[in-house]
Amino acid sequence: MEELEVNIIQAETLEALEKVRLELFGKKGVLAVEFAKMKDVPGPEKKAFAEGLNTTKNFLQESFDARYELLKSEAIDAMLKSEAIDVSLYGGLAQKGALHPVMQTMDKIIDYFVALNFAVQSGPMVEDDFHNFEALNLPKNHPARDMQDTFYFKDGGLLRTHTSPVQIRTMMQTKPPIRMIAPGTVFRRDYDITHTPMFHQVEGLVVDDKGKVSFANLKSILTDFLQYMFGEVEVRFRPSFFPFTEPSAEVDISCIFCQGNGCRVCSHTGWLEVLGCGIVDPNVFKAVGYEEVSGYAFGLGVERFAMLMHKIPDLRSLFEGDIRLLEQFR
Ligand code: 2NM
Repeated sequence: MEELEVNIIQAETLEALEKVRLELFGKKGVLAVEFAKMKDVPGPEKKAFAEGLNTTKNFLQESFDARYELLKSEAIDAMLKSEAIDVSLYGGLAQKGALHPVMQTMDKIIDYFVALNFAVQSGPMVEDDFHNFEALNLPKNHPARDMQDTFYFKDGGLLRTHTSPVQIRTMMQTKPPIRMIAPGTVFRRDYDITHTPMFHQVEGLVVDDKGKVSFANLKSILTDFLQYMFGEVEVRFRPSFFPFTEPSAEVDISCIFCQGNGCRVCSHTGWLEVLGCGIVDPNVFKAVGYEEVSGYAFGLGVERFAMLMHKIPDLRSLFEGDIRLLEQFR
């Protein structure tokens, strides 16, 4: 039976060897068949028969084990060779993006006000009617509360339409004086060439004892801020209306595309509107429990600032996620 070793030695692969193993050592293998003959061997010869068979079995087993180790190590060598990775191989440069221009613009705005000692505050994007509208002197049936402008949840919650609720929360949590900005994401049901349903604002608020805060203070800080952002531009304040400020103004800069001479971007007016601002309405202070104070506030849209500063013609390019836009802002 030792001649069966040939089958082991001739197995060239682990799979072939496994077949041999079953043929020799399996439940119905050659050895099992031989051992089964034990019962027919006459008593006195049984011992010698068994010993002979066991010697053969051990011989084949050792031969098998040796062959198995050899084929196994050959298989591992082959695998290591085929799966080897040349880490020195050149893989080309990874594409690099940049901080999004909207966030770069936001950072530049924040830097200005931080340098002037404004604290940076934030609050929830999911708000309630009181913080987003009621406390800001927007009465119950004001058109800005319309379903058409605001994303409402079934439970009456809403996505904030401006960052002003952060000012309300800050005032209700801290005593005056207040000197803060609220940069953040806001949401309105508006979607066309110049509006996206999600955009970013920076709003500012200064509150101090009655008489300490004036419209002149507001004009001077915003004029300086706009010249820091846009360079040597002219700045003008136009009377306007907001529910939360009185008096209110909209702020224009001289058109940076035509230096105020008139072009398509500024609708041939020579001016670009960039800010809203005003003296905080007493009703707002009443809502947060402030007495004997005065304050000014302002607000701006970051996307519009980014577009004007970088002369980006189409708002949509800010939201397409195309790395070719970001590559230009590294
Ligand atoms: C603007 C324009 C004018 C504003 C008012 C307040 C608050 F909370 F103090 F009443 N926060 N922001 C404000 C005022 C915002 O954005 C165009």
